[in-house]
Amino acid sequence: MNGPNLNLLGQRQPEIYGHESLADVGEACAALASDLHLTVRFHQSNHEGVLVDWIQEAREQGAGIVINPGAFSHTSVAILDALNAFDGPVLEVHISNIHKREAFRHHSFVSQRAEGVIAGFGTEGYLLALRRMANLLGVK
Ligand code: CA2
Repeated sequence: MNGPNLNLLGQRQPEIYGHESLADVGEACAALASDLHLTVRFHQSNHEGVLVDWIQEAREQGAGIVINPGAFSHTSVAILDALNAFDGPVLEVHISNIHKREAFRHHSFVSQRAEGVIAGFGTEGYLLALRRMANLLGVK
């Protein structure tokens, strides 16, 4: 699950976020998921409430959540509350190393719910999170 502005991946600020598009990341996740015997739904929204709706849907339909909440990481109690109502494992991904950036990016509300956090591994972080998710779910 991807939060605001991540649809712009590959189009701006490649020095921070790399050259890959979000569609490229989604395809790489789908390919790895198939190797790991996982089914992945890959989503992006610029809207906090839409992300909350998807997290609530995952209570019925998802075993685990890998989320890059984007800027909502630093602001959203609503996303934290929704994740707290989800029973499965949650992994948080940031493409950039948020701890090397502005102070307002150093705190994430989501981190207090996440089993693990990956930051600064570029888009490879999504693939590392999927591998960890397969382990946490006990598949493969
Ligand atoms: O490093 C990350 O993955 C972030 O979650 C990305 C968010 C940022 O607010 C977080 O602090 C860290 C921003 C995503 C914006 O993505 C863009 C990609 C290309 C061009 C412009 C924005």
